[in-house]
Amino acid sequence: MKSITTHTVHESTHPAYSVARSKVQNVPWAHFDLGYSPAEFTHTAVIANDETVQDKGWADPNVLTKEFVEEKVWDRSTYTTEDGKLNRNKYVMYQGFKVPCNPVGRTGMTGRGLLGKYGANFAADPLVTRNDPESGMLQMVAIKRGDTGDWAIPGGMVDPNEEVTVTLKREFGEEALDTLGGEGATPEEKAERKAKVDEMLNETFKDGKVVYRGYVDDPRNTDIAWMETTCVHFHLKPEMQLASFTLKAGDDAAKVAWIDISDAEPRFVRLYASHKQLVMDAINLMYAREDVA
Ligand code: RP5
Repeated sequence: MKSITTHTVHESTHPAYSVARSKVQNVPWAHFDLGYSPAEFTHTAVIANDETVQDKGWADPNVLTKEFVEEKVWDRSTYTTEDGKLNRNKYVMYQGFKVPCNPVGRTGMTGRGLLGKYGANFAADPLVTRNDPESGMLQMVAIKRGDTGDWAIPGGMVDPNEEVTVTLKREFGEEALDTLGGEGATPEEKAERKAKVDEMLNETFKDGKVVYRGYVDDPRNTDIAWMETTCVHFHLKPEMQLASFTLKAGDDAAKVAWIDISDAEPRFVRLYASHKQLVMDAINLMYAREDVA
């Protein structure tokens, strides 16, 4: 799939963002936007998780130092350049330092919003599809996000030092199969269910196709912190256990369902962030592969 080179985040709102975005006249940094003055917002959850203050903190320091910016921030990777390195000529000033800027352009907001890292914040999106056993319609597993209420691919953030393949299984398990739940069950019953689900996920998630790696038009993005994802597509054959396994929403997901991949399905039409585009590209790639075969 082609990289995402435009966004709509500057026009978006997020329920947890108590500050409105400033007006953006021109998204690309290469075009002038006279008087552009992004609103500043870093969520209290990010501030409270400053890793230099909090033992298990998952966020970068709130107060930047020259060392942190030079040794950590600029050393980070991105999927948006060919060599995976941040381009030092693309920066904005923040707290008096040059920091990497959003690869697509202005968002109307600086600070990190709800994102922990300056620069790219990495996610993984497992796109699971099947043909509905009854109607034959192409369907995908989607969750209703607890934060925004949007339907989405059941993706999640890649934990530090975690392989993307592990994130894909973990997030799908937690959000669509409730591997963390099991209310009322004994620890043995929970462990038994988890082992069964893990085995099924290992089997199902063996042979995925990477459909996209790059920037996501996520409503949390700011000028200095943004989401990038790896989306992997798994199309289930009818005989695969997961194709008929009962889905159960867990963790950050309020609901989970098989939804039709169709413009007649409003949950599909309004998928979160860039997810509709990811699904369309995955399906086109799948059909192209089948044509070749
Ligand atoms: C999106 O945010 C990604 O595509 C992924 O689906 C998701 C990860 O964030 P959380 O679901 O963990 O909030 O940009």
